[in-house]
Amino acid sequence: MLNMGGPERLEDVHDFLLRLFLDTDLMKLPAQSRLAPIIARRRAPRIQEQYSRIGGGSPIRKWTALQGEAMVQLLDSMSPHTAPHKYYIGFRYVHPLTEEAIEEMEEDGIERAVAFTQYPQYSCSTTGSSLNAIYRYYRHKGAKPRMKWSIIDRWPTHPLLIRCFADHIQKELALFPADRRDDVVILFSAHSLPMAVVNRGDPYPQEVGATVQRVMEELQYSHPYRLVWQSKVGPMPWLGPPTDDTIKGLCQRGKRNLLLVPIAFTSDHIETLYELDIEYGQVLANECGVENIRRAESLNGNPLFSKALAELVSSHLQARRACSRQFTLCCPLCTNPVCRESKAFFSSQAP
Ligand code: GF9
Ligand code: FES
Repeated sequence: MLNMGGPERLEDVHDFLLRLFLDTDLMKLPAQSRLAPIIARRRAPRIQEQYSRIGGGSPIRKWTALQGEAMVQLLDSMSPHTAPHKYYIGFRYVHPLTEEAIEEMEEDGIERAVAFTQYPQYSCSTTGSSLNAIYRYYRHKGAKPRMKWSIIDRWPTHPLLIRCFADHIQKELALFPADRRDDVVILFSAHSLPMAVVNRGDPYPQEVGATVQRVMEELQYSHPYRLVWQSKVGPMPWLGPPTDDTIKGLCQRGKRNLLLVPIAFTSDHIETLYELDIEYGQVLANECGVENIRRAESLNGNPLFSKALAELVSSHLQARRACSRQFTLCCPLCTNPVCRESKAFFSSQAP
């Protein structure tokens, strides 16, 4: 189960940031190995402060473990001929690291491995980075994997994923005052991307759009909605419209009942608990005179979400494909040689 992971304790924030700024698949910095420690050290205090306001750490490991447990239990009964199933967590920036998970799997004598991204929508900066890390692990070791690998690289429109999002939206809509419910604007908020990433042809914006469209279809387009983008950092241009400007702009135009829906991350993390709930839901909303602002719950411990994960794996195992067709195509303007190599590596792992 691949994801970026988050610092569980305030002491872990620095190393989390260091690994993030060292990630050459996420960003290219001049003299990165010297610059990354400087940036990580400079940013750590502010990020620690944010984590301390959400209970001292990221809950992502707890949610992933709960989802993994439920998923393998379901899988053993759904797909007895591939049982027993076991889940491993592979985080990109905190323990258990992707490399540590692979090591443990090789030691456990696993025969068949599925690299299952926990990001529903594919970006080279998220799923791509995690898959490149697996490829790099074997390249660095100079050895072929002992287990057969395949990947679940994206699942932006899986019917149970869509059902879960729609359920959480309906549950939250019901909590608006009855006389305002019809006036609510649904704001789907996804992590933004630098325009440089969008413009090289990253598939993420389109795939997030696909998720949003299916969710609204499931809701029979009951409310007006927009897809907006959060969490930009630094001076370079990012994909917009930004979530905060959108909230402000809608309030100024008299739309003061808003429902925020985190659509690109399935578990709670700093971007929901701090950015959406505290920065936007409390501080910003007060400033711009919101009437009601709520956030749809993340999929977290929803049993239907674990069912979605189990179904994804079980139909993946049945399909006997190494990866999706879409995964085999590099971004039209990709300049990272590792992408090509890692795509060749996974495509050749015929299950
Ligand atoms: C992302 C999800 C989707 C560092 C800027 C100082 C860069 C970046 C991302 C995308 C996370 C979660 C997307 C950078 C440079 N990216 N974040 N790209 N992150 N931060 O290229 Cl669900
Ligand atoms: Fe997308 Fe390399 S950046 S394939």
